[in-house]
Amino acid sequence: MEFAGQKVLVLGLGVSGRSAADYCARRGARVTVADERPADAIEGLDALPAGVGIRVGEPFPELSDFDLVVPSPGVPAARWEGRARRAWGDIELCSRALRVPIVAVTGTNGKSTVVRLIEAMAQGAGLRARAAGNLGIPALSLVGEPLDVAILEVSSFQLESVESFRPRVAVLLNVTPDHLDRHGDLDGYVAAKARLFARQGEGDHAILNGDDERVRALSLPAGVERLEFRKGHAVLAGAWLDGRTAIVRRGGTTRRVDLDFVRGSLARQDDNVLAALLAVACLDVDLDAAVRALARFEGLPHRCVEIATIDGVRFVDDSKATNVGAAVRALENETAPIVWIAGGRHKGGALDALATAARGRVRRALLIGEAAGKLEAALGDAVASECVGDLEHAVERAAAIASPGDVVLLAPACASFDQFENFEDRGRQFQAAVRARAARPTATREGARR
Ligand code: UMA
Repeated sequence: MEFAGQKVLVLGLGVSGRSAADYCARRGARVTVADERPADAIEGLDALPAGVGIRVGEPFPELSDFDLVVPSPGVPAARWEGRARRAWGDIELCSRALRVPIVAVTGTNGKSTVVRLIEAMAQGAGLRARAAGNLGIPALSLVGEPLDVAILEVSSFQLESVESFRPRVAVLLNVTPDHLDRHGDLDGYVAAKARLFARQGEGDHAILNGDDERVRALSLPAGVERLEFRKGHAVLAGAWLDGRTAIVRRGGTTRRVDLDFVRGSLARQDDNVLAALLAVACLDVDLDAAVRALARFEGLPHRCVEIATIDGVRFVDDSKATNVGAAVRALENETAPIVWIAGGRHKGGALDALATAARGRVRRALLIGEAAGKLEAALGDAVASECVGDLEHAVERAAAIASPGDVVLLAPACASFDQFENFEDRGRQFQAAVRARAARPTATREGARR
């Protein structure tokens, strides 16, 4: 798109909106930025390029007065669809500007890990690869960088505002209920995710989770290479597990990749590893070199990370389990008896899957935050549970009731915003509480256990 002289309205002034305003203004557009929060609640207003119009602390202006509206991901489509002459989010703008293939990853859980894994493996195989998008680095920051491939983490929110976005490789990891307040119901959420593939065609690749019924049911545009990953079953085209060996089969070629060396929390994420291997295989790089990079990858913070073992009890931080699907997965991945810390702000949707996953695995659930009562009701008699208020009390109580060989697992199944700034803050506070406990003399800890 030619920006010079165009009237552009950026909706929302967070990470994404600031980068979009900067991007359009530098290309000669007449940019206005609008945010409904007051100026003193918004960061970075001073850093906007000269000449950018600022409308904050008031309702959005009339959208049809602008040639282009750039909605931030947090601004729902209902606010701009059918009212803007053209609405393109930052993913659309980025994909129009990039001249290199894009690998795009979406899904309810595991996106950031897979994006970072693909980035590491592509770099290991000698490509200039960089990751951006929903993981917190604005997609537009990639434009103009010396790159061979761009790896984008794309959320369902961002997929609402794409039009011609056509990733060379598109990965859909899984779909479990999340963001239902925004998408209405699960069908609406799945439909948003499916937009990832809508513009793909001949020469493109789609990587789908074959173990996820809803994902497997999706149809793809003609000409797209369909690859599936499955943990338990062989597939005609795609990847699966044979013991600890990943089998990657594409275009008549089969490769075996030994996964015994995979480290840290990644060792419990075989499906994510399979998806990333397939994505890298689609880039036609030296897979052996890529796999060597996989061996060095340790996983991301606050995703099933072991913090400490105190008196024989492991403490695991999965603060990123902000929805039911992620928490279920964390519970199912544990083999030891679990003292489970959950709760926070309920994001809507059913909680019954938690009771099913917890039954027989969880010794006791310690519930915190706004959703504690709701969770207690949902768990019913599936597991013993108690409401303990906040995270600090939860850690103390967990340490007091856990036996050697148990795991204390923070997997909240909820958003963090009732008691924390974000999931990272929640994870850091959990880690601090665990480390403080580990630092106490054994006798003091034992006193507390009695
Ligand atoms: N705003 C309004 N009116 C509205 C809605 C928002 O004025 O109706 C304003 C807010 O006052 C605020 C700004 O818009 O100042 C915030 O915009 P935003 O929520 O889009 O936040 P950004 O900082 O731009 O971050 C966004 C993504 N946020 C969301 O999707 C909610 C970030 O994903 C992403 O990292 C970033 O762009 C860079 O691409 C976060 C996220 O929670 C981490 N994503 C969800 C998830 O992963 O589950 C989808």
